[in-house]
Amino acid sequence: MTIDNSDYLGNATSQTLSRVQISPLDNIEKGNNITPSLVETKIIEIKLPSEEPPVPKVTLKDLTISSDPNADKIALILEKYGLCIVKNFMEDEQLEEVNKELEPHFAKNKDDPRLFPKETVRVTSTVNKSPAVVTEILSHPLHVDVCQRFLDQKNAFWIGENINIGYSPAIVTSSIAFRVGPGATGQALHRDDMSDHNIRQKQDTYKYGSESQVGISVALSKVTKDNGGTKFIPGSHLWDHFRKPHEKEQCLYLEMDKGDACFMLSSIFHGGSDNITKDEFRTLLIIFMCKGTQRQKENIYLGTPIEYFKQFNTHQLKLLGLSMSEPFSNMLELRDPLVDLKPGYVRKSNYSDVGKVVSI
Ligand SMILES: O=C(O)CCC(=O)C(=O)O
Ligand SMILES: [Fe+2]
Repeated sequence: MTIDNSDYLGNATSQTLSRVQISPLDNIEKGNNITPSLVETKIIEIKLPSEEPPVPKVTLKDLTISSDPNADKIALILEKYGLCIVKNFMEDEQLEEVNKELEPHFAKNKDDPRLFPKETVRVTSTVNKSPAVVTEILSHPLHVDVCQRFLDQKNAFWIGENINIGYSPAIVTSSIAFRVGPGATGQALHRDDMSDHNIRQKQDTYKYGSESQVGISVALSKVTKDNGGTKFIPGSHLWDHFRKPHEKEQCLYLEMDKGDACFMLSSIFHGGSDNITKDEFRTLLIIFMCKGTQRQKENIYLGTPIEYFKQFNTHQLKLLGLSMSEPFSNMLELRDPLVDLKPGYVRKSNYSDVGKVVSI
């Protein structure tokens, strides 16, 4: 099969593909650095960015908030380094509740033949399997506050004589729990915002609005470098799209006690690392939130009975994406879906504020 560049040149992708030359593999000498399993592998030439400022010399301590966490402190660290650890994010009792609800799913998924690597068991879409994930983590005030800052959107637009304001809050995009077993090999460094085709421009200081997802990774067990703690490159959220990550020279390894959490911008280079222990399992839950105008990674609606969702309050349902993104997105029969989920819920319009324009 031949693929020529024109197959890819949609509006959104042309920004990166103008810097990429794709040629069929057959024309080029075979052998070096090609993943053999990919039938469609092509030789790709990329114009790499020339200027590459050094990775900041920081330690995990510089990225950690040990007491009195608040969204201001977390956002400051995220802006600079792309990742921030919050000690004691969860109380023991909440953590046990989450672990108790996820345990049967881990047990059930143990023999899934699709597991890669085979030592890592995943429980996908935990928000519709464990109510405690929703009540204790997804809607944790600190989580909501941080995600709002990076992902919420408010826009003003003309409709006839009026300027209208529409508000689109952040919603969950994925919520996967991982149990990484002894001997599991690590992941390649990657940016999770690839699923949104988010094209990064080099930034000297962080630009709000450029993020497509924000993650929180909660330690459901102790996390150490040896048991596979996530490797990441501090500051790489500020890099040009095609700056190449180098694992050995640039990575730090996440270490957390049970109950700690780590906020992570989706534009940071990261990946699970090797679990070199003989008998330690690293269990963590990673929730990603996205903009309310984006497409969610996991479909949490199909197959989930509507009764499951009715147990949550309006605020939690909004975080689950079961409300509207103003204007006019995610309607059910021209209504906000919350009307069907919460009897008595009234939404007056599809956009929140209307302003009369008196001068420009
Ligand atoms: O296992 C980890 O620490 C990270 C997992 C991850 O980055 C991913 O699956 O995208
Ligand atoms: Fe990832």
